[in-house]
Amino acid sequence: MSDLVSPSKQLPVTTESRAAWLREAGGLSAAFADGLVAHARCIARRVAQWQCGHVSSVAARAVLSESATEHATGAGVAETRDAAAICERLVAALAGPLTPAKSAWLEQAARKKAEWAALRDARAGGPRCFDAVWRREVLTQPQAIAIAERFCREIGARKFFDAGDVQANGFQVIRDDSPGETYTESGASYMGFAVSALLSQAIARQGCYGIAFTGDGSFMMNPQILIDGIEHGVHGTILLLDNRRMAAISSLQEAQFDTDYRTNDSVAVDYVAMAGAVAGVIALSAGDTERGLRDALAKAHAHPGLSLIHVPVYYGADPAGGMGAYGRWNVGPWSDGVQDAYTKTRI
Ligand SMILES: Cc1ncc(C[n+]2csc(CCOP(=O)(O)OP(=O)(O)O)c2C)c(N)n1
Ligand SMILES: [Mg+2]
Repeated sequence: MSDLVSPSKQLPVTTESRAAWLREAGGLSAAFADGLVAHARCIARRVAQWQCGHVSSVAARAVLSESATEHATGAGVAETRDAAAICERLVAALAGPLTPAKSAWLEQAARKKAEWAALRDARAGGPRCFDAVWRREVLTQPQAIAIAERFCREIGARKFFDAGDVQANGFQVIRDDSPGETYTESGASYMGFAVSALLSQAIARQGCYGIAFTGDGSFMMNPQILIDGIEHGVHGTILLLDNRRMAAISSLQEAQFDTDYRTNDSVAVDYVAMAGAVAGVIALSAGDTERGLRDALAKAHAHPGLSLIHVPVYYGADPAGGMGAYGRWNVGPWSDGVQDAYTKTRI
C-alpha cells in the first residue's frame, strides 16, 4: 500500500494504481485538492484546457472563482475582485499553527516533489530513443527542452511555449527562478501562439531575446512568422521540435480509443530549407545530440535577427519519451470514460 493518501477523503491508493490514478485524475493537486481558486476560468473553460470535456479537480469540495458558472452547482463562492488581492487574503487565512494534519500534508507534498524531481532528471537526462519514423535514435522532447531551457537560463532568454506535447513537457521540465521567464497560452492552448509571442518582442518597448518552443503541427499554423519576424526585426529563435505528428492528440486517441487516427502523415517537410528560403532568416539543423543542439542554439542567438532550429524528436510508446500527460479530455467523439469521470465532479 502506498503512502499516498488524500487528506480530505483518507483515500488510500495502491502503488500499482498510483500512476493510473495520477494520470486519470490530472496530477496530484488536481486529484486531492479540497478547494480550487479559479481565475478567469469561465472564459478559459469554453476552449481547450477547461472545456466541459475536460475533467479536473475531482476531489474539490469548494471553488472560489470570478465566474458564475460554478455557482450554479452550489460548490462555488462568487468573488469578483482582483485575483492578487484574493490570493493575499487566502494566504493570510491559511497562516496559523502547524497542526498535525497540515504537517502531514506538507510532508506528503515534499515527498511527491522529491519523487517528481527525480523523474524529471531521469527523463530529461536519459538516453535517446529509437524513433520509427526518423529511423534512428533521436532526442526526446524532455531532453531537447531541458537542453534549451538551460541555455535560456545561461543567457537570460525568454521562453514561449506552444500547444501540444511541447507545452505539456515544457511545463514539467523547465526550472524557472522567477516569474516572467516563461510564457504560454494555457487557457485555450492555441497552436501557433509561441511564434506570435516571439514577434511581440520586436514591438515591445523593452523587447528581449526569446525562444519559441513549438511543434511541427503548431508551427504550420503560423509560418508567416518567418516573414513577419524579418519585417519587424525580431531577435529570436524558433525551436521546432519535429515528431512528424500532432503527438498530444495521438496520445489522447491511444488512451481513449486504443489507436491513433489521422494525427500524422507521410509527407516529409524540410523545415530548414523552408525557413532558409526567407531572406534574413538563419535556419539550422540541431541533429540528434546535445552538442549539436547547443551549437545551434549558440549560433542562432549570435544572429541578430530571426532564426529557426530544427530538432527531430521521438514519438512512441516508450514512457521515457515524455513526461506524461495528466489531463483527461474528450478527443473526437465523447469518450465514456471521460464523461463518466466528468459527471462525478462537483464543479
Ligand atoms: C488552434 C488549435 N487547434 C487545435 C488545437 C488542439 N490541439 C492541441 S495540441 C495539438 C497538436 C499539436 O501538435 P504539435 O504542435 O506538432 O505538438 P506535439 O503534440 O506533436 O508535440 C492540437 C491539434 C489547439 N490547441 N489549437
Ligand atoms: Mg508534433
